[in-house]
Amino acid sequence: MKLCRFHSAAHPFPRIGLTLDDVTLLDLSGAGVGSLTELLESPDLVGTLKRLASGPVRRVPVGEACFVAPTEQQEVWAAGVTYLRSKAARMEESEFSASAYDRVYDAARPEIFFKSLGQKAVGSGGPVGIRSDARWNVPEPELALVFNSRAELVGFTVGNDMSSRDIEGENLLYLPQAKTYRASCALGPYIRVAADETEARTWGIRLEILRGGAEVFSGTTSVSNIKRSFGELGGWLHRSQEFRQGVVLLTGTGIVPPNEFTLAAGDVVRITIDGIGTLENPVAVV
Ligand code: DO4
Ligand code: MG
Repeated sequence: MKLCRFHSAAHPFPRIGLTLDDVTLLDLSGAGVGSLTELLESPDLVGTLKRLASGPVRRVPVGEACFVAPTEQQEVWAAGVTYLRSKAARMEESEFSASAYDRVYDAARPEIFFKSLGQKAVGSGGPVGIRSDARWNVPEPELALVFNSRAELVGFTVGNDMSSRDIEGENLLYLPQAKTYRASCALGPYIRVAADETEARTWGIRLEILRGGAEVFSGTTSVSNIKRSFGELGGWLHRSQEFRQGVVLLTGTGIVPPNEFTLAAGDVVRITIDGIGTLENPVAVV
């Protein structure tokens, strides 16, 4: 079962959709569902969705939907250096900060940083940004954990933690500028519900970057390579914190293009996670 937010020619304002087959969206907004956030608070989410799906709902072909990010007022946070590949790439990018990455990979406390407001996240199909003052930009394909306000893990989505490697590499104190700027976070198209960590750890992650329609980079990893459990990451995120609207947590990247690669305007970034779907975004300078 997968949830999304979408609009269509007939309905220009975002609707809440449910798909059981990736072919048809059931328009839950027409069945009285006011917000995705509220739906994720349901004490029996799967039961609620089954009941809604068996009622009289409008059906929309997935091909007619224009997706927006599956977040409303939630904050989006991100964990970092959770894969060996991310630690190694970052240690290469900066002699100055190398020991910080090395230490955080092994430390009890993970790296967790604020990434975006949910309402600023870009959905599948919308342009993701590269900073106009950065020279070395990459996408970071990441599994994202979706929590409700009770800190319950209620779903998974696909995330892109766009990053400016030259800015991060110059000085780790510039991390917020390397990570958080216009259109730096993409999410979607779906939130997969009714799956747990054991299942998610069987999923593969694939990144493809296209330029002029041709592939210029592709790479794969597996969710099972994430060093820390989801309970550990979620536990640290919620320490001395409160997320009244719930929260989304990106879990780090395990795919890093070679050091000579940088994104260009017009590229297309395609991220697929088994069990969820494909998040695809063109790249624009912002
Ligand atoms: O330490 C900087 C950010 C790490 C990150 O975003 C990642 O590993 O995915
Ligand atoms: Mg990242």
